[in-house]
Amino acid sequence: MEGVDIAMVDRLIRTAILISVCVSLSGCKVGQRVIEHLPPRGAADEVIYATDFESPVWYWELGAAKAPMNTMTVDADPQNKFKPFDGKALRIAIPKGSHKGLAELSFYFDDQIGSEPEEIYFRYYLWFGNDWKTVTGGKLPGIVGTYGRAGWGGRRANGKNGWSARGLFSTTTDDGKVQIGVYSYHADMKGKVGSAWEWTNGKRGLLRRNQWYCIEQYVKLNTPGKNNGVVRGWVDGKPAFVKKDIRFRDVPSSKIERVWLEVYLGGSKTAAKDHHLYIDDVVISRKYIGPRPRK
Ligand SMILES: [Ca+2]
Repeated sequence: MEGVDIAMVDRLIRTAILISVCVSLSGCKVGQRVIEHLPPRGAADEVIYATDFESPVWYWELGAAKAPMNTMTVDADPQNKFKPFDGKALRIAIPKGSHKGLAELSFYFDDQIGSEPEEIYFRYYLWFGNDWKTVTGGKLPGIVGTYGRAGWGGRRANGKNGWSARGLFSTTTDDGKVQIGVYSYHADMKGKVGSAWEWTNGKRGLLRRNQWYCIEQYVKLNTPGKNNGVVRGWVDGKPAFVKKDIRFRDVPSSKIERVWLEVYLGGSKTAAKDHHLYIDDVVISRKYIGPRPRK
């Protein structure tokens, strides 16, 4: 019970920050500006959240009072061969000796829109830096319903307590490629660790460094107790993964709580050196989003 209470207090604090930010920005005009310049893809209210990291206080809309540790917005990083996608991107470091890149940052649906969906699309652009050469795998942003209880970090999902479908990255290959996929805690999981579902369709989930990719994830929760939950993945608008027999939950109260914007290395080993990746143009939507037209 103590854990639940702490989680509730944490959410109240985030809500208070969010409200104060909205008041100070006269109705969240930052968000409206960001959404306006997105590519055409249907009614604007399909888009629940978007950021392009051009605002110096982009994190306010996520209820954070200050920039997350190990991050900075950059429009150039020539020492790491980085080239921007569109203006500034968020550079995320996993420093030598650390597991953590981006941590403790989420889009909480209930805080932001007053309800939790049962299906959602999540898109972001991803660039693994020239110095990305991990000797173990790790986690990338993804869609979860952990509720401070279960579905991550060895806290096994039992159908009632929580679930997750986070992104994953593999150990970097000798020729500099990174396999991505989804790492899931679900009600049919065996043991204490989740299932790794690599995106192997057309080898589209095997990414190179020093290149932008449009990464899209979709989760549709199962009918409680049934094996009909769905995860889909796309790379650059092309299908890279689908799984349609997942039992995330046995109870209707377990929904899509948040998009977890986390980057985490490991496993037991910490980073042997500094690693950097970059993200831009994050969108959360009720409908399929797709890549932006190339300029
Ligand atoms: Ca940008």
